[in-house]
Amino acid sequence: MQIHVITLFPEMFASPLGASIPKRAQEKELVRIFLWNLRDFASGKHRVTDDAPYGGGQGMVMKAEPIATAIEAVCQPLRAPWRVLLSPQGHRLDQATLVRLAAWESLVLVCGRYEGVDERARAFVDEELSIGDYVLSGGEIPAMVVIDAITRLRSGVLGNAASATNESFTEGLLEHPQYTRPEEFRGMRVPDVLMSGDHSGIAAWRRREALRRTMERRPDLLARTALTDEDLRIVAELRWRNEQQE
Ligand code: 4F9
Repeated sequence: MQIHVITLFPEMFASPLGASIPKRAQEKELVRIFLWNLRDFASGKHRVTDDAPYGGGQGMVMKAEPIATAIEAVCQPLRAPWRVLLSPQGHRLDQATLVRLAAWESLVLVCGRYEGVDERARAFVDEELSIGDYVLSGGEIPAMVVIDAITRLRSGVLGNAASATNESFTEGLLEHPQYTRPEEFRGMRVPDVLMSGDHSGIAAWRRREALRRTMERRPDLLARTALTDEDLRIVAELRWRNEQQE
């Protein structure tokens, strides 16, 4: 897969892409990342990429022309690229969207800056995505979020396709609690069941704890997740226990 990034700050990408899974995926040529400096596509001696907003107001707006020129130039040699603008106005990114993006052979990520992008630049992308409801200084970190998540999906670190769909967000539940050595840390013990060697007991405990955690912390996720009859029984029991405590 090829991922092209159009940004005013290509240097921001060096260290996140030079470590861990993104590094390995690039070495194995599972993912190739191309960084394009938006300024190189701006016209005129000064290569201006932003200007004051029509109608007045604070700050600067990214000009449509350099963005359109960059997208067209980058896409020209690509077969059926999918073009994404990262901005706070986009639909909210989730794991299902990442799985969909990871299926493209070429992805083009356009990083906006916080003050805004000329509305007419939007005609040159296929989709606009936000990573959440907070204001950042630009779309660069959101683009890195997309790259990191897609790289994991494509890099085989998950071992097989099944483990990818087994992960918490695609399955719709938070992860169960995890422990590693030692058995006791500052008076806190590892639950006995995890040391019992009883594999079905361990699986049942993990499912119950995942359901408990999701109920407590992310009821919105629980409401959207397909639960088995046994899950529903456990959820009902956990709710009943909570009511007894109140
Ligand atoms: C982009 C925030 C995507 C969240 C871009 C300022 C942004 C953002 N998700 N904030 N520029």
